[in-house]
Amino acid sequence: MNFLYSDDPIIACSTCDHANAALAVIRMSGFKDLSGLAPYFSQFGPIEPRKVYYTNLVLQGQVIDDVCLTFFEGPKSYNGENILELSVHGNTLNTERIINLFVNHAGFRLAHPGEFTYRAMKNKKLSLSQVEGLDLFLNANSTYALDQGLSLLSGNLHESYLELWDLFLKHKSSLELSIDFSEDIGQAAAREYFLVSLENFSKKFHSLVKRVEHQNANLIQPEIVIAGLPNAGKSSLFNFLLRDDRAIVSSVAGTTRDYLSEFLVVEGVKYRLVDTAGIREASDQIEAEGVKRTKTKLAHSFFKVLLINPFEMTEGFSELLSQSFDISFFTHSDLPGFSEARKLVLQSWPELASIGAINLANLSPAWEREINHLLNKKYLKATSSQPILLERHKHLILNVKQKLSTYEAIAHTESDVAILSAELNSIGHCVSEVIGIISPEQVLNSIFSNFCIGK
Ligand SMILES: Nc1nc2c(ncn2[C@@H]2O[C@H](COP(=O)(O)OP(=O)(O)OP(=O)(O)O)[C@@H](O)[C@H]2O)c(=O)[nH]1
Ligand SMILES: [Mg+2]
Repeated sequence: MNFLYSDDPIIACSTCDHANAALAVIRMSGFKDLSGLAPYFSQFGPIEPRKVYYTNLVLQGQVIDDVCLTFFEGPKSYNGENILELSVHGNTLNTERIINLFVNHAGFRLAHPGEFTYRAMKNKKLSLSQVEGLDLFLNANSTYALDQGLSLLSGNLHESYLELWDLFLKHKSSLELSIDFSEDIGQAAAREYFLVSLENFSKKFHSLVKRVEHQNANLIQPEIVIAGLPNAGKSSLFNFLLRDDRAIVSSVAGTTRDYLSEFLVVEGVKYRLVDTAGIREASDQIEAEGVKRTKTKLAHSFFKVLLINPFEMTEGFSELLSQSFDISFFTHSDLPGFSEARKLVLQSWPELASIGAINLANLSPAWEREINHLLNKKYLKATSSQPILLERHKHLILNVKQKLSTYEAIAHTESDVAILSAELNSIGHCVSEVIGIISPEQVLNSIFSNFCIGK
């Protein structure tokens, strides 16, 4: 996607998702004034901004829909441009016909995904982190992500970043001060000012670090991964939790070759539930790839479930156990000989003595409540520290953390301003990227490509 767009008037349906609905909202932006649009509406007297008007949409004398229109006059609009919003009947053929009318007759072109918002950023109506908040809000899978998206959108995090930037600039100027004015104010005073300003910046910065550290799992799209050796009962559990025969279940070890995933909503959070290929020494290349994917999924999952069939233990189990699981169960507890088989397993892995046993052929709701309770507890704990969810921010903040610790070490011993300056500039570059003072095109590309058309 190229962000050096022209400023053409753009149009898109902001609500339709290729499905018929009662209403749809068509949005037009970037037109010079309303006069060019008058021929397409039956009653088009003076239009006041932010008022709703009921009118007919007309093409070549024929009424094609009755609509409500609202005009937002730039710069007092979402993106700073003139915007017209039409609430129309939400049949997709109807919305297509209306859009075509304005494209073919009134000089509009179809908007790119996120282009209305891109213009809002270009016109300084939204900062980059507000745009990211909007993206998070629109694609949220949990109420926490919704709340954080909204908070970003309202500019809370951006304010915090601006405070950080202010402290950074103060510290930078303290370094310049120590070059330019140390003779006037005295070497010791300049040095003290330099160190105090560094401490202030570092303190503020570390309050942000706390919000990104220890987040190995993706909290925006949290995954529950079911793992185990072949024939442990993973696919049986996957199907049970989904109430759907989604995965193939069979007594042939190695039935699931690649991971499968489906959404599962628990206590208002939309998780991705993942069934994986059983971990074992693979007999062919495809199976090896499946096992590799299981390991990757496990490494990034939010909640890990381990199933153990005590009748079918293999060598690979020790490696699997080296992961930390949130919940583990022995399966096949209904089969004769289960107690003996379990005892044998405990001889090799005594740490499994306290885990429960289930019968996947007849699972009880109490067991499901237990897993849901643990899952929800973990999610609430993970979100209580107000983590910053955006990967781009996490990455940049951890990057600055590393640079800052090097800089702090030399700031206390080094007095060569050129060396300090070079380190500080590199920190400044990263911080300004977090804030969005500079935003490389590929960053914009990846953010806006997530947006839907019409936003
Ligand atoms: N009796 C009994 N049978 C079970 C239980 N759990 C799973 N099974 C059966 O064990 C076999 C393997 O179950 P799956 O759910 O396919 O196991 P899996 O872990 O997905 O196996 P792979 O995909 O091969 O790694 C099937 O025949 C299931 O019906 C259980 O608790 N009790
Ligand atoms: Mg399976």
